[in-house]
Amino acid sequence: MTVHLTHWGTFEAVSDGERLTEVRPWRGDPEPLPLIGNVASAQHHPARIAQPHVRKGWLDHGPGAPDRAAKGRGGEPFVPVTWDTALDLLSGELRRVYRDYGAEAVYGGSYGWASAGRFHHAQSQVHRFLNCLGGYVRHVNSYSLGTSTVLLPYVIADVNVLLTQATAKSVVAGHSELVVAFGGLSPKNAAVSPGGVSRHNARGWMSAARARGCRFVSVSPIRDDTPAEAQAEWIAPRPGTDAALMLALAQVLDADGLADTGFLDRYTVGYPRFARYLRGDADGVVKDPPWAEAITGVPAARIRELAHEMAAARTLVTVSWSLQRARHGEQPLWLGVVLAAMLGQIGLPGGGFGHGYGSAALVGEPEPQVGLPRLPQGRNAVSTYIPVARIADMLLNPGAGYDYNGQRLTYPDIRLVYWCGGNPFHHHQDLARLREAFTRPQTVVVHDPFWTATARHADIVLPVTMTIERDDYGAGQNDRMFFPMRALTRPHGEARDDYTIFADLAERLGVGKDFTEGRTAMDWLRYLYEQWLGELAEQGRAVPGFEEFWASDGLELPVASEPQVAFADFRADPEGHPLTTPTGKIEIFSATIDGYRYPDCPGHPVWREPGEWLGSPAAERFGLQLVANQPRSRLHSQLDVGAHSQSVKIAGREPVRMHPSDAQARGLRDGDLVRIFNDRGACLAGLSVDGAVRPGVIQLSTGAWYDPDPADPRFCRHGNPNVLTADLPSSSLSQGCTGQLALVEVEAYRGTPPELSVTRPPATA
Ligand code: PGD
Repeated sequence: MTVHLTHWGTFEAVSDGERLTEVRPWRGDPEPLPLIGNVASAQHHPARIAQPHVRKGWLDHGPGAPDRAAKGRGGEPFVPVTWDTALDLLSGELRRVYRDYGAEAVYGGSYGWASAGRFHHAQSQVHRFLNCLGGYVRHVNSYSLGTSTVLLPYVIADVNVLLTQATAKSVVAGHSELVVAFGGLSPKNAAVSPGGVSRHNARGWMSAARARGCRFVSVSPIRDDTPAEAQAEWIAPRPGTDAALMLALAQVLDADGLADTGFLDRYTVGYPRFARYLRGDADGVVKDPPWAEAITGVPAARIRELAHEMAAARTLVTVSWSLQRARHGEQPLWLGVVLAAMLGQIGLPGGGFGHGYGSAALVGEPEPQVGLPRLPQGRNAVSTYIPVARIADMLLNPGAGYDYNGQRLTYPDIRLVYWCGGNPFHHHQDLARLREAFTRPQTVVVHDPFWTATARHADIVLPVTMTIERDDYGAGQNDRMFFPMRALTRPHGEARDDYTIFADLAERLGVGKDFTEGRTAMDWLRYLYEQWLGELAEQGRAVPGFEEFWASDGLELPVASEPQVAFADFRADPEGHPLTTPTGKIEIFSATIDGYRYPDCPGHPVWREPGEWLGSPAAERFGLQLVANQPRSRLHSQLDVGAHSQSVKIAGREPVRMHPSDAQARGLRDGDLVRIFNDRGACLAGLSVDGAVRPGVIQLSTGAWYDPDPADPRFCRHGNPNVLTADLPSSSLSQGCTGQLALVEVEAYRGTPPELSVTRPPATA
């Protein structure tokens, strides 16, 4: 049995050199996931790419003018070619674009989670390669945390502090009396972490807390966003209205004299100004529970009681990452901090504020005391960047100006897009618009193991290995196990590692030595490990030599002896350990944000109606709120063809959950094939009637591979919710992704169900 790491867990496997013949969870994992079953079943699936391909129109006519690309990209057949042909064509094209347009014309942002593994980390590889050529336009922030990353440094701390130094789950289990979880504490999300997870602990800490008498309140439109172990009270506001609920909780604390004024005076700035807004001094509207009931649908009496319960107990306020992935996503996040500050428990064990206990495994884990080996990416000579979710805007509007985080930026004119380790036709919103945007560049290059929708929209497609087909090592963020990941099988077909591909291209482009420094992949693994070992030795820490590590089943990294309590230092000594915010304190009012004068994100948290919610005029035509959340049966779109992911499909389509009353009103039954639609697009899905979703809400997870109807790319035959979501930013401040919510309507699908094509390879010429 050989140990192997994925973003969603660790497994042990036996292989016959070609495929995995046995897979079982790593013996150290107390809560293993069935997702590990996707790996072996996907490896040799027909949707795997076996050799390099070039789009026929690109091969025949060269880099495309927009009109030719519009017809061809995503529609034309591919021509299988040899590696030599593909690499010759691609190196020639890179040479041409860098020569004629410069590095500012290359988008190498390449967002995506790719796979576990430190060395073969796809984004590190592509960035290092493009830096050798002179650089590339990059992205900043992530689809996961685009809004938090920008907002939180103004309000309390860098987002990474909130993630990696969050109060330990063991401390919450041992001290909290009440956990109020806005966005829930989803065990499916808390089971994954960038880079990997060893010992899952998405449920155990809640059982322990509950056994001690801690109460959980889960605020979410979906009941099972918090697991049964928490025995949580379920409060289900209208999606997108959490900020109104939180304001009313704050108003009760303020009006009933429950706010901790001592804490507010010593550790925060701006409360008086915010309080005036709560009291209605600014706009004549008191943000009290009856006001919030009208917006959220949550009874005013329960809001009032909950505020009193929060003030009377050791309370942790936690906000999920999903809440900020929406229009005005800054507001509930900021209000989570404000509520915790008003309760005065920030810095106390089991109290205060948390961000993402139900969003990723890393939150609340003890922070390892050492870093990890890392491939240097070199220096990017291009300073231009975009906030990651502005990709379609950038491609569609070269030269246009836009606001971001206090700056006025300009979109570059991109001629070549290089994607390695991500799936924008999974992760971006309004896919028909993205498809239009993808007609603009002259050339699109994609490396992926699979024929994802992104690969199908490329001109040059290069097949890469899965982690089980190459040597690497890896550890998850904030995870204490560091695993060797020895290759378990030989590569599928002619797939090559990203590193090998870039090394060949670099050689052809005259920068081979810069890229490889004369090392093979195995040389790099050894070299980076030994460098790391040397750094640790200087800190007086000993780890085994490379050979011993490589032959082992993993290395336990040192963590602090005491589990952490977030912001305990700041609480103990706010002058000696100030925050990194502009004032060194928690900013309930931010003079800096206020100074930007963004109408969609003023200087303190507020309620702003999103364009699409159950209270907006659009709901008259599209009466259901779609929650497009993270899937349970796979990570994002990864290995959607795998056995576990396929096992949950209904009639071969992604399952959509709907409340029984909504199904009845539409004459729909469990198992029906349905069409979900709005003005942006439509998709098919298989109906699951389920009382775990709030009336008025449907839940369709992301990640079903986009399978556009050839006659209408706005229609996905498989169930990708991003044909329905809007390509709008959270605000001008953070320009974060807002894929979480959209208004839609649902009807029975009539007629013969169209066949899926995305699980087969595309047509070849
Ligand atoms: P993945 O499916 O993980 O999605 O978006 P992301 O693009 O990260 O894509 C990774 C791709 O990398 C896969 O195609 C995989 O096959 C490929 N890959 C794996 N290993 C390798 C490798 O070694 N080399 C190469 N070249 N490729 C590899 C995720 C994004 O989606 C995220 S993080 C979030 S949080 C967003 N969430 C939502 C949401 O909540 N709602 C909506 N509507 N949309 C979202 N999109 C975002």
